Amino acid sequence: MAKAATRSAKKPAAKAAAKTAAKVNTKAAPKATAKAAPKATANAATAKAATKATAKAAPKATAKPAPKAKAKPARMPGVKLSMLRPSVNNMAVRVFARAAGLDPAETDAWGLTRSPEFLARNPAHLTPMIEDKGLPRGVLWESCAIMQYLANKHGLDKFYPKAPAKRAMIDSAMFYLVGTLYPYVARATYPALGFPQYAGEVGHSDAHPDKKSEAQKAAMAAIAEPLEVFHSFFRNGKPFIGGNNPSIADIRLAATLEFLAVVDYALPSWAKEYMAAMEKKLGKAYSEPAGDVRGYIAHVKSQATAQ
Ligand SMILES: N[C@@H](CCC(=O)N[C@@H](CS)C(=O)NCC(=O)O)C(=O)O
Repeated sequence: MAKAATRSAKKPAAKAAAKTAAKVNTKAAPKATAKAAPKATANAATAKAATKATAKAAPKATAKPAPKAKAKPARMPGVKLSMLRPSVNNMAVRVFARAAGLDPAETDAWGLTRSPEFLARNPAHLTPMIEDKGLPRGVLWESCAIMQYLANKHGLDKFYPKAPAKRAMIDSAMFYLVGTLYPYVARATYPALGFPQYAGEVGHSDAHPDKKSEAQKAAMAAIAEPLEVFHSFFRNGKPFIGGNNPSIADIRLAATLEFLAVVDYALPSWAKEYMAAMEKKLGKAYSEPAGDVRGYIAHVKSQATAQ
């Protein structure tokens, strides 16, 4: 969403869309299990490596039930997130936080991003924004940077692989999205979404409506090329950019594509299947935040029909 979008888009719509949101995913068990298991193995290995005289003890240690059976699911610390419900930039972080079991405590920043309190913390007045004491300035914005930070901090390699070459592909896909695909999506959809467009663009100017419509159509036509790049280059025959599991780049891409429904963009069949696969794989973690975006789109479309 463009800057100052919160001022021009209509709050009731966001409210209606919001009904489905704010439920959190408390699933942190897999992490606890994963952590506990290597510890047990390490203990067994230590016991095995003990002197021959204590060889008897070794099998005992190995046979000892792994603490994972007893371990309580260790909840990862929650994340404090300021967000706007109709925004796909926000949706990406909201989906990720849920999918990662980060228990997001969400604050609706609708209408507040330009308040003195918000600006004092975040002079860019942008959401999503997380708060974390470990950060040098206490806050962090930019959806991709937030997902990267949280994945690094909590060792969520499944979403953001550590291996440099694999990680580079995820980074490349995200930068390509934010720098190339998203501006086209914004120019194509913001007029219909009722979001203000970026300064310096036709949509933002007082040009004749025909010129604005022409620009919007040109942006819509330009989407096909980067979209195909995500498919043929980044996915490269795999279900997701991340391979068999969605990565943070996949979450960013699927969320972005949600906006295209507002202009009835004819997605290629692979993209429809990809989005369905994302939702199936991530379940409620995806569908809850997506419900807010979809609710907003349904609202603006119904308003347009009524006019
Ligand atoms: N590139 C940024 C875009 C963030 C952005 O444009 N945020 C909009 C909502 S979509 C916002 O918070 N606007 C409120 C404002 O500027 O006051 C990201 O991916 O996080």
